[in-house]
Amino acid sequence: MKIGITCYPTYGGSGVVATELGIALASKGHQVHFISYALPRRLNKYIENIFFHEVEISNYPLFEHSLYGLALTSKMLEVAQYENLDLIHVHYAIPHAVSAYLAKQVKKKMGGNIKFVTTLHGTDITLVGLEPSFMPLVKFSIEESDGVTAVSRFLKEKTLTNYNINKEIEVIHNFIDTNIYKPGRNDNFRKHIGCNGEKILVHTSNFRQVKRVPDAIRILQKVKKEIPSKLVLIGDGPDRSECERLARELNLQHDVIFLGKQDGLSDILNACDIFVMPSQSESFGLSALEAMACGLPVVSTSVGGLPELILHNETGYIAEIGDIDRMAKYVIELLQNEKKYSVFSENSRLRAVNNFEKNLIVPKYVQYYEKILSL
Ligand code: GMT
Repeated sequence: MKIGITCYPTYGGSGVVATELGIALASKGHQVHFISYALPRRLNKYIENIFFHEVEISNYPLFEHSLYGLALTSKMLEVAQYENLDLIHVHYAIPHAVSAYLAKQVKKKMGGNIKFVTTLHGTDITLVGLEPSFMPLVKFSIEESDGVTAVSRFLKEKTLTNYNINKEIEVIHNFIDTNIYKPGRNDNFRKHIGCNGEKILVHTSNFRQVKRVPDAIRILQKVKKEIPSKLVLIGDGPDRSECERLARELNLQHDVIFLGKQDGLSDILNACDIFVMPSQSESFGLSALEAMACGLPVVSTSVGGLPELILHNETGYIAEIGDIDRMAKYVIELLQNEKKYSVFSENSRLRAVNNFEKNLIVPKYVQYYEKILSL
């Protein structure tokens, strides 16, 4: 198959899923054409069967704001035409699904046809898409997609109810390469961050409000009263300065380690003990899955698709949004009970391997493409 993939290329779960999917498809002999404004982060070396088409954005002075959605449409059309694509697969509805819809209409007018599949990831549905000005367009682009997938049952239900849509949506959960994300000790990292036998809590995010990163810091504050511990924060974003300020205010500046954006997460995760995810909204929680694959139990909130991933009292614990006391209590319980910890750790790894392994999920996308193309 020849597939065009459009995603946000920088830091973020939807771009990671799209890129890993493209790499997996290419390894199975499919030709994959990424269409975006920059090379996706994980395509940092030559990979057979993968091509990249950069969307050029015109900076004519009249255009005070970039015309990305239109430039993307033009590039999709060009690639579909000259590379003979069978299908375009867009990740994150805004504005990608609208661009694909427009490309499809232009191609039709030119006497051709190109089908497109939209994968819904999260805030395209639960936050940004709900803005009154975007809502009709998001609804329209979902309804007009030839196929729609969602990364959790939660997100599928939200889409159908929030947008009053009557359409078949296929749930295809996110996936992980469990040969890359796997358990393994990493004592070097502990030394590097000045760890002297403390337990390490870890959290990865883009430091946006929905992630509630300050809650992770407050959880550490409570855990530290019972167990010597530190918190490693990976990623960057608008809330980082506020989090650094909070760590100083709580006198935790030596116990909260801000690593910023990082590649090679599995090495870092392997130096840590427990993953915390205090999100306010989370359609799936890919970073929790990465941690689970490395054998880390997860303590999270019960929002969105997280209960589809984290099994309460088996692979971790879930609590209400903002219930810092309870999340801290769960962390302490696991860190103080070695036997329980190792059962949860093993369960987490097994859940990742048995349910979310790349080789189980990627064929579902291929089957879905085949179904859409046969209609
Ligand atoms: O929706 C977002 O906030 C962005 C998106 C991303 O690009 O990082 O995150 C969403 O997609 C991920 C991959 O499918 C999911 O693991 C995240 O749970 C989801 N984020 C939210 O729902 C907040």
